[in-house]
Amino acid sequence: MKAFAFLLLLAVASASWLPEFQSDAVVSTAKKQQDVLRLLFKVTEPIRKRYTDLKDASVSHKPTGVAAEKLISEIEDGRTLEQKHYFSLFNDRHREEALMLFEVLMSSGDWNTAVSNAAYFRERLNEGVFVYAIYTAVIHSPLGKDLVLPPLYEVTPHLFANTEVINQAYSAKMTQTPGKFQMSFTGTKKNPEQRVAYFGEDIGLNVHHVSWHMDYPFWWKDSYGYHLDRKGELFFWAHHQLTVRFDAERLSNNLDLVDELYWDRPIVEGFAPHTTYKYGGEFPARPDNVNFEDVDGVARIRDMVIFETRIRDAIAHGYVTAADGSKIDIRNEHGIDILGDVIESSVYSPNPGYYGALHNLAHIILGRQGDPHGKFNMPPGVMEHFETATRDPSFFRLHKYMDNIFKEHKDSLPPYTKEQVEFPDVAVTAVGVDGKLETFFEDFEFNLLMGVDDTEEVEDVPISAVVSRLNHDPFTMTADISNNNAADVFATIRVFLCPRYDANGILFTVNEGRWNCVEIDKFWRTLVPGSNHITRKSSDASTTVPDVPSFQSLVAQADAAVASGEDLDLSAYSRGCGIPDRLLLPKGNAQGMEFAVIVAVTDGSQDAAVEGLEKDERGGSHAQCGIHGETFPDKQPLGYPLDRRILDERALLNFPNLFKTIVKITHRE
Ligand SMILES: [Cu+2]
Repeated sequence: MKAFAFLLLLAVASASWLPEFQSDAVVSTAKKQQDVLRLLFKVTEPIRKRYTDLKDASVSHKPTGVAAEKLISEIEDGRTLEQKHYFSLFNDRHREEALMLFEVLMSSGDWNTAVSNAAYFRERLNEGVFVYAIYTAVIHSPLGKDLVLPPLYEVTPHLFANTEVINQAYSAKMTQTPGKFQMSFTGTKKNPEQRVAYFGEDIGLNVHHVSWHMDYPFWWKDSYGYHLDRKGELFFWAHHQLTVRFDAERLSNNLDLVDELYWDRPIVEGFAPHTTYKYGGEFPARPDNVNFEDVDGVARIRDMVIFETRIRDAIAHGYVTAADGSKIDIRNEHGIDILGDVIESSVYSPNPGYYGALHNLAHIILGRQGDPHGKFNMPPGVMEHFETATRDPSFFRLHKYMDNIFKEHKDSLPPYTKEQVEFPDVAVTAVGVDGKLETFFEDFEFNLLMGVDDTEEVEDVPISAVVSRLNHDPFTMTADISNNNAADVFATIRVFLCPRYDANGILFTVNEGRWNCVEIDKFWRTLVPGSNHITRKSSDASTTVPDVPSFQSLVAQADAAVASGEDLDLSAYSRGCGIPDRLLLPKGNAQGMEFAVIVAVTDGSQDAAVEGLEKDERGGSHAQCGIHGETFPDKQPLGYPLDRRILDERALLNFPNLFKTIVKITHRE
């Protein structure tokens, strides 16, 4: 899964503050998994006495090294964020601290040192700082290979469960009464947006979103060990997919496609989060139709308009201007990657001084519209955490706004030529589905134990939340593909699901519709001469990941493996980034909602950037999340061949290697 270890070792040589890695052979994966879980167990409480080695390390071990000494002096000088206070990644100082700890962990030469360092700082730093640093270090350090990070909704339940349920959990704990509490989506049916709240508030989707931003952090510097391939383009793509996926849910619920945000018009939808920080009070609410206000100390709205204008000028000119004044051509297939870096903006942006940080600043501005001048001492809004952002309908307006800027760039590129799309002598003759495309809501239970306070003397009682979530029946896609070449060919198979009608029942044109397509799968196959019957299970889709086992179950498995000395292989769950398996299909409706399935079979010998993809998809969610530390597996632009204008509506489907069929997605009550 995290096969970048080798790359990282190579790159380490050039990064002077990273140590030589010592052999970890003595520490088993099971023991490492156990250590990570213990470090993350009840982070708002002191390390439990029964975890003797961690407890001892936090007292007697003194971390060494440049990164650790810097952080210790910050603590000793009283500059670090207090404990029992909220943490926000968008707060520069909060992030700086989390990155100091991240650097300590990344520069810990072996597992036991890393764990002792983590234990030491856990007792001295803010809990949010600690959790963020642990998660990102496990993801990016070679020491974290094959480890599973527990579901964040159980580690920091306040960012996933609503206030009502959290309050019930506290009462249950106080009165020592076990409880299972049904969690509802925010708002009422009087609010049309409520119809799609199940999507923005889906805890699995929230985990995907926050994990994506941990895999591809905007603060990432290549001196941490490796380059994040096509990070800017993936920023565009992962959010484009979230946006069109949301639109597919809207259409399933008789709502128009989401409109974009305008700096000079009111923010149409308000939002009452019904969510509370563990420390820091309630998340601020925002009424409907609020006009944008400058946010003191963050940005003025007119600056945002200027940044937008500069970015759109760059698109119109076909180049961005780097900080040194040089021109970087973007009117080509790599332009989207640079634009993604510019718009987010990330450390990779060639000129953040000039183009600003449209996305990151917009998140803060939207998060603060309830208290833009800090008059009421409100904590950050839901938009200021990747865990909670998609709850707010303004998240999707903001992303539609940026998506339209990306589209402006894509529309500036020439349509694909025949040579760029065709696959000589390969034809798709049929596409079908085994099983029904049927969705339903199911109840899902997750543990709230870590949401409440406790003492070592009082026993824990079982407390959990039950939330309704979208799922679908398993199904298998099939494709019949003829290969009229004399030899085997290697094929990339791309599968898109595209809404056919807008909310008024008007059929999208091909050129309108292609931009709304949801990429549901991409995989590779060898095609023998003659006919090939390809099958692909919904659970194999490379856009999705399975549910991570609960914290409790991970603990049980790790403890059992450590006790017995047996191997522990949880690598199937080592990717937190990826749409949950059960969200592969949009909800559809009771009558059966029509979607077009477009299958594009293209030349894998040209497209594939990584070998061995037919047998091993390397983590299973590469379509939006890549393969950790490696080159993105597909050389084609994300969204190819539907990402560029299609002038002649017939053109696309005149290719024998492309096939369109109509399916219906039915929702059962
Ligand atoms: Cu995001």
